[in-house]
Amino acid sequence: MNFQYWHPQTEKMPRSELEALQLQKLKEEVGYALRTTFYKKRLEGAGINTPDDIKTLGDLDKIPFTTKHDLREGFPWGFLSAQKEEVIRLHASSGTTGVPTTIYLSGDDVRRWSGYVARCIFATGCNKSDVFQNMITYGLFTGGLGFHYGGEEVGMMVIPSGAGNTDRQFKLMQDFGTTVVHATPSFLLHVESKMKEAGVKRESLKLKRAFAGAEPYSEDTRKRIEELLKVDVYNSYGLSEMNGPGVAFECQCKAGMHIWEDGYIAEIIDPDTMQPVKEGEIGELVLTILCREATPILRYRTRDLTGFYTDPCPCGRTHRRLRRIRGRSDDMLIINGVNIFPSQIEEVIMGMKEVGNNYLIVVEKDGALDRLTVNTEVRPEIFMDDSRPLNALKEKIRKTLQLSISINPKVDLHESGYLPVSEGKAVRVKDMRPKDL
Ligand code: DLL
Repeated sequence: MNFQYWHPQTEKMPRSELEALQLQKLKEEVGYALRTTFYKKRLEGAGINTPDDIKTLGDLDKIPFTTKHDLREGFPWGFLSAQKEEVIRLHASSGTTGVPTTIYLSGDDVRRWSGYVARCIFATGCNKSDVFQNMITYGLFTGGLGFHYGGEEVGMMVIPSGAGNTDRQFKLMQDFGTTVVHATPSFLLHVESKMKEAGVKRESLKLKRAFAGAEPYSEDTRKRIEELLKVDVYNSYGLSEMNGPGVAFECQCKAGMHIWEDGYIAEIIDPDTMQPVKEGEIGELVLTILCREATPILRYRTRDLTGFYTDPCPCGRTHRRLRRIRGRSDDMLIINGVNIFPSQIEEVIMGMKEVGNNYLIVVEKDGALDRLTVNTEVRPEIFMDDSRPLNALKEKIRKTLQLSISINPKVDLHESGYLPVSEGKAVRVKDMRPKDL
């Protein structure tokens, strides 16, 4: 394979140099943090009064973890380390409690962030001759502007189409010869479902690649999108607290997401003991940003469950690779005492050819017990008058799920287009159980 690198010296930097660079940048970042009201108190409480109190990367341990709760407590200015007039952009995520978390960026912060996103895009084989349709929400959400600036940095023609409106998306693809798209995996599946209805022939499109992220999805979902849309799908990971997209991305080997370690320090901890897991094991990802001056965030507990691959990547990049995110520790469902992640259900159903592109998991109380219903759409060619193949499919899904998650779910099948589609992140679970039980 012909690999291309946006910044070869950095991407293939020997580990010892990379770690020395991380230490230097960590000290800088601690310097910024000491200028914020939140970290001044927090770090001084931990005996860190100047950046020189960090002498080795091991000293990261001395820094307390930061949580989403801390970010909310610090709203609106507690994490700002620059003068307000140095800030040129803010992004925010609203979350469920209503108090947003806000990230401020200086001009240099925006340029650095765009550079990381460009690095990701370039690693997939794109270049300035590509036409890039950014089919994700613009606005406070980081996916829109983050990829927009990254795409421009690569020199691609960027079409800021935003999410939704599949008819318009098809028209743009046809009019301008779009070669690469960015969307949530659920929206890519939705686009595929709508293609036939809109009378769009795949041959009329020039699509080659798709970047998919912002929500968890299984390897089978990737394969499904690749087969149905006939594109190469690259997994893209990021979070608003760490700028947004551009944190970790797959290269052409598609063997895990390189996390850009000159921009982020990644740790994986056991969420119960808060101690590091053994290299390669799954745990909670903790991130420290090394590439932002206006809003330093140190040892942020992402809640995302993943681990590192331990073998080197054939592409020659030295930055470690994260496994596909299994879900968030707060996504876990406890059903009649059994712990399951929605991703385990997705893995089972998306591997079945007859199953359609959308599903919804519903959990309810049935007397004292919990009841799990898996609603899935079926491919349009399956939903026919004859109920026998449908019943057989229902039974197949039920049995396979029972084997894999040790719960006997109810399975409901629906026609393609029946289940609600969200323009942003897909809502895959509806937990209707009373909260006070
Ligand atoms: O979703 C940033 C982003 C935009 C990433 C576009 C990729 C593409 P938030 O809205 O703050 O930011 O949500 C971050 O989404 O902690 C994960 O739980 C989840 N997530 C993001 N990417 C992936 C992925 C953006 N590739 C939260 N796989 C993160 C699984 C993902 N989960």
